[in-house]
Amino acid sequence: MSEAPVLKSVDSTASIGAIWHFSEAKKIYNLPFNDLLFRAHTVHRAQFDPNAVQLSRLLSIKTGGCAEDCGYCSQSAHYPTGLKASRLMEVEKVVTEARKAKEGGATRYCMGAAWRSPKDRDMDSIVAMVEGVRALGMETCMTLGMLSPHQASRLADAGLDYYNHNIDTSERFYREIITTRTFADRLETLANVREAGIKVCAGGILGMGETSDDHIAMLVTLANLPVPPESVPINMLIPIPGSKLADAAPVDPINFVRAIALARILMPQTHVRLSAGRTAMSDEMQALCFFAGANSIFVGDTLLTAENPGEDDDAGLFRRLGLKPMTLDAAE
Ligand code: SAM
Ligand code: DTB
Ligand code: SF4
Repeated sequence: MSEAPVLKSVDSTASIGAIWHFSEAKKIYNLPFNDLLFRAHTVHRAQFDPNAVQLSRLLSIKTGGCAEDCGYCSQSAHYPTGLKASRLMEVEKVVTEARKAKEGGATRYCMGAAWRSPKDRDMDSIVAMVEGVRALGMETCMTLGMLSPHQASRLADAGLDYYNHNIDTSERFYREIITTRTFADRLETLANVREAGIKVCAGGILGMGETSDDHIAMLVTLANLPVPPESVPINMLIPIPGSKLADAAPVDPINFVRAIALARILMPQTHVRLSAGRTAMSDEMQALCFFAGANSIFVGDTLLTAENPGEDDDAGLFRRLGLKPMTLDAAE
């Protein structure tokens, strides 16, 4: 038998505000799985109710025809994915959909547009959507591509709570996935959003052919931002037929859970969202992710364009695991 020391206790607050080095994060990611889960869950419990999961709902307010070449995306005009493009939705329609999401238990409404960046002519409608959804008493989130400082401050003035802008992967692997913008461009928008006073939602995708080192490097980048993101979505690639990554090798599910655990340890106070890809995960895998520190999901049977488990499946999952939706007060 191995003589490795047995992990008996964890200082659950040691990592708040820390600067992380890749080598240190790699040691954590590669801990024996039980030690990693113990450490991550201890950190999780010290910060959050471990049985409460925040529920967000997505709506694609402008679908398809996007000029960017993100290799994973159904909405890029560079790939024959068969998706029908549509124009920016009417404000009224968006607010009606948000009201339905609220009735279904969602506390945050995330509106996504297939843009490289918003056009100034669209900003009035975008601002009206934020104001309309906020008036329902929901948290608002938008993901519209790159933002200038001026656009970010208009959204902040409208009362936008969160802006989602993913770094997607490590800096090293980024150029294999997207060529029409750089990793530095992504960080610049995140800085503009933070500077405007909007909360940051930034994460990535696992299962695009990257290595474990890329998982670790991506999470270290996020944790070492001047202020870590309030929300970190971890997506598992949904392979889109026709896209560049249609046939990417799937991520090892154990490594996926390791990445969730590392996110929790590096960013103890962040909501870690188990995002796209849940239709391909068993209840058992999702249970491991919640134990490792995931505490947010997207609900509803569609994400932006792809499938998500429906309301009945998630109600069953929550019943099986004794989970409850996080209330808005606890989510803040
Ligand atoms: N156009 C905006 C942008 O790129 O920032 C916002 C929308 S974009 C669809 C939001 C995020 O969804 C992407 O950054 C990516 O991380 C994730 N995503 C897109 N397609 C995905 C897929 N097929 N599987 C998993 N995640 C995906
Ligand atoms: C994020 O990280 N995941 C969400 C949200 N941010 C905008 C989007 C997932 C998209 C999945 C593919 C689709 O629906 O087209
Ligand atoms: Fe466009 Fe966003 Fe899809 Fe990239 S991820 S192609 S920017 S919609």
